[in-house]
Amino acid sequence: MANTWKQEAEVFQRDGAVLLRGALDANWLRKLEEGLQQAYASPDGKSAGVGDPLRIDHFPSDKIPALREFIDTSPLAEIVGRILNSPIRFYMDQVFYKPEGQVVPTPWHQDTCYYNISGNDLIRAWVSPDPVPRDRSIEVIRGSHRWNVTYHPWVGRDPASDPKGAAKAEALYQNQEPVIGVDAHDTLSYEQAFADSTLPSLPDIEAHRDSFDVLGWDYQPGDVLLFHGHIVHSARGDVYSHSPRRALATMWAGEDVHYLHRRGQVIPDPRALYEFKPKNGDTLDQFPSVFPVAWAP
Ligand SMILES: O=C(O)CCC(=O)C(=O)O
Repeated sequence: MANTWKQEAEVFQRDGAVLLRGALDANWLRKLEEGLQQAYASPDGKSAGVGDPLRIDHFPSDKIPALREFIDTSPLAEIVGRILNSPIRFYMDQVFYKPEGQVVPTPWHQDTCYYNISGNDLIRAWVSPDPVPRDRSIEVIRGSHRWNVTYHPWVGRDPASDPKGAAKAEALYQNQEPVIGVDAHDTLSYEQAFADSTLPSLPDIEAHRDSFDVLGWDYQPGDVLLFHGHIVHSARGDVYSHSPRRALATMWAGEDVHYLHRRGQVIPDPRALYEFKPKNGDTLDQFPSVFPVAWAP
């Protein structure tokens, strides 16, 4: 591994996040912007009512060729693979679009509690075609990727609000079936999913910011921010912006990433995975047609 990658990889492993400056050129930024604008023009409805005016769309590259091309052919896969120094596979993508106006903060959370996967080699790559100053960009709690705890997500209904529906979801979970089916790609909104009430709540980080090692960046277009799938993170806001803050967040998996049914699954499995009926512990390389190697050393 070249020296620069070694240093960046060490920072990633130690802190759980690293910012790579100027990794994407102007052509890629144009492609990214085009894709994000197309996604914004065709909402998938999943985050409706949750974070307005924050729009979160899931698997946007399934329907937006510009985003598909960006993910498949930009340097993103190689960057992630070099940080892990191992073969990597693409898992899924999301759009986080905050329109011009008052910037809505994204609350503190971990990513892994939303998906039916777990593992140490999980990297989120967050990119934007916009300058994102420190007062509205991503923040992480340094080192929290190693806290070894899964917290309650900030979305999902209280099971007590619909005992019948919650019992159905619990039965699916007990049978080791996904609690949201493939139709969730077309119909589910965050508000319909049930939260896993057995998970602990996150500490009130905003109220006690000085007690946490909060790391943040002034992000510039072309930078690639990588953070660990388990890390506790948020995006700042509550400031006025004269332009939108648009971001594509992709999730990439290294060798130890495996399937894990979650009681509080909020985000559907990748569409093509459903037909394979994966079991707990199956690694993603067991499904090469769904998760082909995107880059290898
Ligand atoms: O862009 C944002 O506001 C939040 C992004 C985020 O939480 C994520 O990528 O997991």
